Amino acid sequence: MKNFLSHKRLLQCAAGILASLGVATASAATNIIYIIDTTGSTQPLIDDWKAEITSAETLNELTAVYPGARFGLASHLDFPMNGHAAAGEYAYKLEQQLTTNTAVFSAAVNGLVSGYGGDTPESQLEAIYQACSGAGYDLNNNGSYLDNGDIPPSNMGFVKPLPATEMTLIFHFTSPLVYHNYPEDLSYPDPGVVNRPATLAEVVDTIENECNTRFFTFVPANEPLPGMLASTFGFAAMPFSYDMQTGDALNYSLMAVGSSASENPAEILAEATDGDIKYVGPNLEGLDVAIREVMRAAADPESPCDAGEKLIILPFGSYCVPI
Ligand SMILES: [Ca+2]
Ligand SMILES: [Ca+2]
Repeated sequence: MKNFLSHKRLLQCAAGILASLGVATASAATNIIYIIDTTGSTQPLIDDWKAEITSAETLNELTAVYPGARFGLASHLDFPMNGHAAAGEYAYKLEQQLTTNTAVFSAAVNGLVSGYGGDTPESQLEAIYQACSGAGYDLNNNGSYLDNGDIPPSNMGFVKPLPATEMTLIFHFTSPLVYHNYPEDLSYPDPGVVNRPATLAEVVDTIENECNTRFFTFVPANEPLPGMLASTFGFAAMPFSYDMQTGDALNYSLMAVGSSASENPAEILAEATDGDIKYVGPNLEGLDVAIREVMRAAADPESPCDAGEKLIILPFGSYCVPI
């Protein structure tokens, strides 16, 4: 269940004047990091993602609510071993350091190319961890970050420790919501590695405490439902994308997709950081609406809905509906 009332960053995000969009303007300096899964399973979506992320409408809405926001970009495939990804692929790549120049950011987005990614789960957790920490990952602990699968240290552009007035929004695009190393898998990425990849707990701790992050995942319409729900409802994927009355993108939470654990890691990341999982429709046509909802919630956690709307909480998520 969403909890908008206990958001610990309330003071940092305290409402300012009402912006023209009808939402509060955030007072904190804001970093907006897009992390894009560029594996084969997302290949049909990449062009739509690029168009939506770099559209003037999306960029203008974000910069209207977060004046001076810095935009950063990272991508991931998976570790190139044991069938997880192809030779030469990577678990994390810094594509563009944080910048206020939206043209530079957009050029980086448009320069993304699809890879392979091997097996269905990917290195989402390690990628999210690296985007904040920039620590690098030396699999065989030999002091070199250039061996197969190693991730060189990188710098998204954070000043550490992060000033108290600064916040980060991570927007992760991935499909399907199936993560490697959750639950922790000692054979991943290879049973012979000396240093272990980031666990879910380490990711939560790092993005919260090092980068003051709220984590959001955007997933397309063809997200498969868990087997039990699929048989109960009689369809294999989410068949709808909009609230028919409001036109808003529907929020939903998936339970344990492809996992024996009780919750999906994306769900845990979102809940732990007061973020959300946003369902954006088969061709991502709901992305602008979803981002607007993200901005509303981030700018004013106590009132995620516009004037004239009220919040209702249903099993699939929380919705703003007309009063
Ligand atoms: Ca993979
Ligand atoms: Ca190494």
